[in-house]
Amino acid sequence: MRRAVYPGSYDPVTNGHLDIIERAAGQFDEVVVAVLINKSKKSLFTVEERLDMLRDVANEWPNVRVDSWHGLLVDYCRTHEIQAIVKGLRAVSDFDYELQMAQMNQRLSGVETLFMAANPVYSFLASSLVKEIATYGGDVSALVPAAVERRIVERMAELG
Ligand code: COD
Repeated sequence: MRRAVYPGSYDPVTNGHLDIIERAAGQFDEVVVAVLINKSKKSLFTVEERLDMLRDVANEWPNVRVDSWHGLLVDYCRTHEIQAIVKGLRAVSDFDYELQMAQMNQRLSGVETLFMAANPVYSFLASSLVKEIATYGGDVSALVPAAVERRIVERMAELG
């Protein structure tokens, strides 16, 4: 079975992430979308909330599962017999950071990283920008799935 992991923070999942998930699901027998837990990074949503949103939006692909992991990505791959890491590349800035991680992960475990070029329609899109726009009351409906937009609006109202 050809299995891949698509790791990220997903705080929250955006239409750009979804585009990569859909395309990866077409390339592998199984794709695990993994929320990597980084306790030092301040997040808008808890890990459970991020997983819920991902489950909600990824359930249309039968070969996509959602999971979380605290630790090295290569250890997740080893534990779950995953042969490939999928990453989305939006710009050269992503490439600089991702290339170094891909080489380190290859060196640590032999696991390969496969890069997918972002759909140009979403190459400007990042969770951090979605959060910034929503913080100031901007409209994010074209950037995230409707269910995610609702959660963002609720969270912003809670935060005042
Ligand atoms: N279009 C296409 N791809 C996109 C888009 C978009 N609009 N937005 C984001 N992406 C891609 C990103 O490039 C990334 O590949 C993925 O989607 C997830 O994005 P984010 O922003 O949710 O997540 P990041 O970039 O914060 O995630 C970083 C990781 C958690 C994947 C990384 O830090 C990691 O692998 N950590 C594990 C710990 C570890 O093993 N460390 C050692 C590394 S050598």
